[in-house]
Amino acid sequence: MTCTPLSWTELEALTDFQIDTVNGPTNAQARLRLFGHSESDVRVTLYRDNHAWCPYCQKVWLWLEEKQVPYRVEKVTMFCYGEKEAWYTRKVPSGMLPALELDGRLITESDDILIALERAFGPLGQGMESPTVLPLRRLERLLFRAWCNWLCYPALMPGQEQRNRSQFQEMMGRVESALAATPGPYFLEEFGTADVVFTPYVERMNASLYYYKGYSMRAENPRLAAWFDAMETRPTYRGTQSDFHTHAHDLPPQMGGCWENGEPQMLVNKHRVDHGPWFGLLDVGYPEPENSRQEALARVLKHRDNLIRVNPADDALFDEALRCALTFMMTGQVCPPPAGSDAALRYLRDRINVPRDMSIYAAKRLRDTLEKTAALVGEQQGPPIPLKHRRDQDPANFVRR
Ligand SMILES: N[C@@H](CCC(=O)N[C@@H](CS)C(=O)NCC(=O)O)C(=O)O
Repeated sequence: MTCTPLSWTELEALTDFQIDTVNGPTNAQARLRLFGHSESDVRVTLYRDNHAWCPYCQKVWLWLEEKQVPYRVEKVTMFCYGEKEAWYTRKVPSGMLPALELDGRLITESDDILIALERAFGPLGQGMESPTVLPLRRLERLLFRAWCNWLCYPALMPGQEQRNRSQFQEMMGRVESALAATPGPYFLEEFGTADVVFTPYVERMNASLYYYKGYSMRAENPRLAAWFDAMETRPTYRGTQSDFHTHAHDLPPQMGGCWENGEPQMLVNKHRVDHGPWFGLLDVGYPEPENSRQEALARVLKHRDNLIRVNPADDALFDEALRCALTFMMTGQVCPPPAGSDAALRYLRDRINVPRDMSIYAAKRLRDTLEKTAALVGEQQGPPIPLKHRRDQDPANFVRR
């Protein structure tokens, strides 16, 4: 059965999704977080990236959310997405993120930021400099280096790829032992700083090794899988969590390149992350919330003018195609988009960024909808995602007009 697409007004009536960005659950859209406090209690400003992607920002973000310290957020453009704001380089000449102001004092370097926050607000479980956390912080850096060596350099010598993989797995074995040393799922008896420190890169490793190496970190390491499951019980982590697609395509410009090993499993994984199905990927372990479609719709409605304007296709063509996709997502009615709109729909499919735009399941719903709708009219892909920069995601295009 086919249908005509709903109008924007009709679509608006199909979602009542909203969150309280200030006092509600952890979210990437917030400019102010109060956790029930009043604005006069705010002592902290976090300078973070517009894309909610920077791993060092995620570390500080998660810590503040866990401790429920009231804070303001100022968003800054990362170099590879667009032009760095001049007000920020006047404050932090290197332009590096994160930075944080605590009672008016500027602090850079995520570790120093966490140490300063601990002094002001108390540690999160065992603190950064505690004798139990220090060796875990060192282990995190060792795992990080083994990951970079495997992912970010081409294997030029025979056997190099295998050696890099073995070195990473050996380090992963040490992480498994560290996790096994306490009875619960976390690195220490109680959730705390050590878990926050591991989170950003373990999430990026899980995504990138799946996509570029055919290695499923979460499937192959049971203690790590239990740790991920435990992290995902925390609304704080869920609010900061990204997906495989976002990481696989945001990492190359940041890391100076990610190298595919071309193995059969890698090719299968890459195809799945890029073309679906997105449900069932091990970027998330908890079940889909009931309102993921409503969330995806609300987020598209909020930015629809900019989404249509930046899309390479003709505005009227993409407007109709997008309404066809959203009609299908909300009603289940198959709604063929106009001929020639397949590449435009896939352009958007490839540029949904988690958690910046929406949460992980809302993004899966929307990618799935856009792909299924595009497939009704053709196989044409959108322009490829650039590898050396992500100016296709320049936040300047999404400043509300
Ligand atoms: N050692 C620093 C590293 C921070 C860092 O590398 N930040 C990157 C983003 S992940 C950055 O700001 N790069 C500049 C840019 O991309 O604009 C820390 O721990 O805070």
